[in-house]
Formats: sequence, structure tokens, C-alpha cells
Amino acid sequence: SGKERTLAMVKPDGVSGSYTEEIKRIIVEASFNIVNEMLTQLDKEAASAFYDEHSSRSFFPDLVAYMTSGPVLVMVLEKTDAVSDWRGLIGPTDARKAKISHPRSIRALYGKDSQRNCVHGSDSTSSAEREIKFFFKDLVSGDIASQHDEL
Ligand code: YYY
Ligand code: MG
Repeated sequence: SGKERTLAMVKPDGVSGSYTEEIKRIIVEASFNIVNEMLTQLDKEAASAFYDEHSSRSFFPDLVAYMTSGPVLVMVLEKTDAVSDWRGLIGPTDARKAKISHPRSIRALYGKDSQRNCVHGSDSTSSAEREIKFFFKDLVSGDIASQHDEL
């Protein structure tokens, strides 16, 4: 099929703020299929590896501390143009800017600032492939039913 997959995550502020159900409703209403999901807790090593591309940035230590501060919900979303459509739904990185430029985006609705922005989305198809493998090692293609046993 022409369908594409992307990695979505509700970050610690989203889970602790009880926004998960509202975010999942937005996802389903936008015609994404949630093909896998997992509630997990990142440790320092995992958060650092996930955001490795930002390891030299000044915000990195704070980002890792935030990402390890509580559980996250990771989801694999599928639809045509999943990567760009999910990025469009979540809005700009800085939730304060999102509230002005994209007021109906998920980051505008539930995020707080450039760090506590509630959700993640892969920024390209190659990032999506890496990030899906990062969390769901066996979910490369084909049968995904067995993955649900681990929820
Ligand atoms: O892909 P996206 O999440 O929209 O933004 P990135 O520029 O890739 O940054 C990843 C992540 O890093 C962002 O979601 C929050 C955090 N961050 C930050 O804490 N402070 C910044 N000034 C920029 C990004
Ligand atoms: Mg990014």
C-alpha cells in the first residue's frame, strides 16, 4: 500500500497531564491507524540515544532530565503521508509559538514551551524508520499482531 508509518510519542508532561486520551482521539479523527503503542519509561541512556542528534546542544541535559521524568506513550501511526501529516498536527517545536501560529495544533493545545511541548513526531521517513526500530525492534514490516501481546 502507499501507507507510511511514523513514530509519535506523548512526552512526560502529556502523560502526567492526562492528555493521552484527548491526543489519541485527535489521532484517530485525523484517520491515523495506531498500529502499535507502548507505555514506557526512558532512562538516561535511552533518552540520550533517542535525541543523539541534539547531544551537543546547550538544552540537551535539561531535555534528557525532562524526558526521563515520567512515563511516555510511544505509538506507531500509519496513514498515507503519516510523517508530514503528524508533524502538521503537532505544530511547531515551541508550544508558545504554536499557540500563536498554529492554535489548534496539539503542542498549542497541550504544550507549555520549547521543552515541555507534550508530543514528539519523526521529522522524516528515515527518522521514522530509525525511531520505530528504536522502540519496536521487531516492527520493521509485515506482521504486527504479535507486538500487541507486549502491551
Ligand atoms: O523535532 P522537534 O521536537 O519539533 O524539535 P527539535 O528541534 O528536533 O528538538 C527536539 C526536542 O528538543 C524538542 O521537542 C524539545 C527539545 N528542545 C528544547 O528543549 N529546547 C529547544 N530550544 C529546542 C528543542
Ligand atoms: Mg526533531
